[in-house]
Amino acid sequence: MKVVVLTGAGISAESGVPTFRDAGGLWEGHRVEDVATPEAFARDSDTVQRFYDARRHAVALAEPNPAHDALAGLERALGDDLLVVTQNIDGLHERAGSQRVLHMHGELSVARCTACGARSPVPGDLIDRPACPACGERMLRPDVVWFGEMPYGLDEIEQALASCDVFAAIGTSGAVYPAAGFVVTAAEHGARTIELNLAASEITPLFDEVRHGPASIVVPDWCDELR
Ligand code: BV8
Repeated sequence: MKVVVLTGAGISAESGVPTFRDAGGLWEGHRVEDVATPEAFARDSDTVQRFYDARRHAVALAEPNPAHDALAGLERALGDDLLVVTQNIDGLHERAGSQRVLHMHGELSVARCTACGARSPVPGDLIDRPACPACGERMLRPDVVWFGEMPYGLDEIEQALASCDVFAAIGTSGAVYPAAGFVVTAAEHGARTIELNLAASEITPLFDEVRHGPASIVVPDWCDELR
């Protein structure tokens, strides 16, 4: 049985990482246009760097929760038949033990050089303009996919969606594309689809089955059933 799981900010909420759109979410105090677009970075890179440096500090204090742990356990049972595609840029899936994780919106812990394109582990706060280890230029940006930028791994994701038996979306509002459309692709290819979320989302009607509740409860239960 081949399974694709899409996760969003909701799976990390109980780890203390704020979501984007719930009350008190990340975007509060910041308009998306001011921090998560290439135009924002061109206009005011310091504000963008500080936004991501702050999130990197916050995520460092967070711990994986039972939902992340359950998906790591599911991978130990299913191996390469499970692909976790995450919209999240925190590293909590890996810290819980998941090894096959596709970060379609990039990762907070990776920097990308705007001069030479090289990727490298973030050496510290990017507001301090550290040098690129490959070319020496002091022009590193977060290796994060902003609005208007092409997400990573779409070919691999499309292939996985076209051949999976089960597609689950966990902790995502279904507000952002192309991720919000993955359930349609999976269903078109005959997969059974399930949404595990705290509340109804914009894409709830598209799923065969919906289970509402906190991820730390509904995800371990679902993983136990699946194994
Ligand atoms: C693209 C990284 C071209 C950064 C993010 C005009 C111009 C250009 C593009 C567009 C345009 N109009 C529309 C678009 C497309 C655009 C888009 O979708 N815009 C939206 C606003 C309409 N998309 C893009 O630009 C994408 N690129 O389109 O490229 C292209 C074209 C065709 C085909 C391919 C490519 C790039 C989008 C990526 C943006 N970057 N993140 C960063 O993290 O700072 S988006 C960001 O918000 C997240 O990564 C995530 O993807 C997204 C949604 O957030 P969620 O994860 O869903 O979190 P949210 O807070 O919204 O919801 C939380 C959910 O959890 C809720 O449902 C809640 O109920 C639940 N929850 C809460 N607590 C719990 C819980 N569930 C369980 N347990 C709990 N305890």
